[in-house]
Amino acid sequence: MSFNQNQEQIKDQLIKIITLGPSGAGKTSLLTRLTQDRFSDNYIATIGVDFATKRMFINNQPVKLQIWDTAGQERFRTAISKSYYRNAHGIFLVFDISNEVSFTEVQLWHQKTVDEIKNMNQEIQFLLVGCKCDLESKRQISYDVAYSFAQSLGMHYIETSAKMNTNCLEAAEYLGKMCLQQINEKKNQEQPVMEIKQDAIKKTSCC
Ligand SMILES: Nc1nc2c(ncn2[C@@H]2O[C@H](COP(=O)(O)OP(=O)(O)O)[C@@H](O)[C@H]2O)c(=O)[nH]1
Ligand SMILES: [Mg+2]
Repeated sequence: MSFNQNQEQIKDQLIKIITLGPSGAGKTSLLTRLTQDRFSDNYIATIGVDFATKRMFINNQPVKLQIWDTAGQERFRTAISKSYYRNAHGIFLVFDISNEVSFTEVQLWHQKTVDEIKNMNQEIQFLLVGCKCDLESKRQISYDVAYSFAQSLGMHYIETSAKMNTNCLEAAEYLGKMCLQQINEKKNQEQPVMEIKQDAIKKTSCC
């Protein structure tokens, strides 16, 4: 809960975000930086919980990002269950800029995800995240190549370093903003239908 200037309670808008992408790309590290502000050089098999939360304000609206992490099952792309995608508003589609294979794989992840959500009747916002941008000397994928790929599929692209704490918050804010916009648009579309129904009820019950 948050309070506005009139001390009125406003419920935080819940935004479900999932991380997807090849093993070792930096998903857990991004999440750990975002929600605990720390980084480990060691491989973290799992964050130990299904999700972690990050509260922030987007366009003055209080939101709670609920960011889900895989528990390592992404080693087998088919092992991600449908329930992981369910009710998700946004996806951090993550690869490692210092690993060409990781970039090839993230393209397959995108395809798999589009196929997976096609029949789920839900709109999900993607953000392509190029992780480990501190490893500039080991870079294998240029910014332009990743940016063009993202653009060709209607995604935004951002490069982050969980190690140096570069752009992690910006990535969360950007994706959060896109999700919030989508949620608010959906709410606005549903509003008129409700009003018409209310109107119809009044009319039928008065005579
Ligand atoms: N240099 C550098 N290493 C990173 C960064 N993010 C993650 N790593 C390392 O990459 C490895 C895999 O990271 P992890 O977050 O476990 O990847 P995941 O399998 O996608 O969850 C770990 O050894 C991390 O320490 C980063 O921003 N910079
Ligand atoms: Mg992980």
